[in-house]
Amino acid sequence: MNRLTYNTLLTALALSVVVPMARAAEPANPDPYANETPAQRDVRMQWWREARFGMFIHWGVYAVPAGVYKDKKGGAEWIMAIQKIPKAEYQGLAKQFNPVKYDPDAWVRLAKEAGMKYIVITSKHHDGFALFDSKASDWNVVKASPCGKDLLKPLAEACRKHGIKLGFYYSQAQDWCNKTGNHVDDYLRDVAVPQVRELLSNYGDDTPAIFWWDTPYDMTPQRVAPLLDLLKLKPGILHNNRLVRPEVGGDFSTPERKIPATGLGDRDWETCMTMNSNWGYVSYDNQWKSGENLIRNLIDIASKGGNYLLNIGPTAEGEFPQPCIDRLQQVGKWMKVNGEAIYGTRANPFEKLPFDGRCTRKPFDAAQGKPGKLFLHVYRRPANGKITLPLSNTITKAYLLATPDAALTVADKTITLPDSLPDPIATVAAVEIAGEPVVAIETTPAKGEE
Ligand code: H79
Repeated sequence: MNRLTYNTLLTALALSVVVPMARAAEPANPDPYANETPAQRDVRMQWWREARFGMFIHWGVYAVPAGVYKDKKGGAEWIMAIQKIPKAEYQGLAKQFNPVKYDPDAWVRLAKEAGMKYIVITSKHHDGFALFDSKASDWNVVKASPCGKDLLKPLAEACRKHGIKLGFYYSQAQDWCNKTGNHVDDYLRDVAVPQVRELLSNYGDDTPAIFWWDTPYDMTPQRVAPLLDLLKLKPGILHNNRLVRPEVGGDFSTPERKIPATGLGDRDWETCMTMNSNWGYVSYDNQWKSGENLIRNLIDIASKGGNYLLNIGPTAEGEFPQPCIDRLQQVGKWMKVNGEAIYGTRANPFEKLPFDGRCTRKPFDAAQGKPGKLFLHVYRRPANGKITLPLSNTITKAYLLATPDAALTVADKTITLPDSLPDPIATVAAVEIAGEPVVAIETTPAKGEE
């Protein structure tokens, strides 16, 4: 027996005897990605980092009261808790949850038209009402509402058809109807774990692409272990940081209603935000953010290296409010021209920008022979129309994404913009750079808060 074979044998012995014994003593790590290498992680995160823009959908029985209970205003998806609606009464509202106008194909087309690449929908919010067929609780759309069918299945099909990824939001701990008293462990065993298994098993190989946990109240490492372990049913799935505290686990952080001032360094993140003031549909909430605000939020977030998950609260009948549709279309019009400056981009490399706006970039792509690019999202034209970049690279070419065939004048590091900019919200100048990746001048690694 030569030495190599002998060593191989020893290794095999060690693996067959020592490792299983060690495993038996200590249960396998439930985290499906505990042993993932950074390179494997990059592959898994790639579509999500490329996407940059997604749609959040908050839909459930709370769309019936739509923010009003006994003539009193207050609460959207939280209305049951905020207005202390008795459980039986709240559950009775499901009789009016009849989304006869639900057209998942139209929803997905609107998301796609806006330039969004993925959708995350509330499969079950804190009220415990499941938008899907569930054997674990009758408090679901099939059993408790006149709708009588699983609402996630046709959405999954529409997403598949249009090439949009679908993720499921699931409130794993607060469940105002299924959980009685403080019986967290009973609830997790009897409802949450079986439902998460259903959600991970019944919607096709590609769905869900994301599991979006929410509110890690009462969650301990021991309690979340079976939930984490279930994620192994969907190899490659992404999940957020809200399963258990401290919220540093999962694949990405989730600043809610805010944009971290300087991004979150190397940590992937996604800002979720409402389009008006509430997540769930509220009949009287007219605080719609302007199209300009939404477009600039998307730019701002991309320039800091994050994703934008922008929310819609459909009505109980299953329609998007018209102001949402108008804004999605407006964002889509901008994205059609300027999407290249958002998708797959990296954070702004400059410490200070010499103009009013934001910057994203694409690195030099040696494999494809594509130059490094900076995208200058110009909010306001400088008085003299000139932007001088503090760069060490040579600028080889510059043009507006709106008019790619018209080269801008470049003199050394100075670009001259046209006399008037085509888009008052943000006109994007693409700046191509010679050679190696864009050299960041005096960048400070962003460490931002969460
Ligand atoms: O689904 C959306 C929110 O319902 C959920 N996360 C996003 C995506 C969320 N759950 N809890 N929280 C956010 C934070 C808690 C907020 C509260 Fe309140 C402050 C609960 C009670 C006081 C906001 C204000 C909700 C009710 C009143």
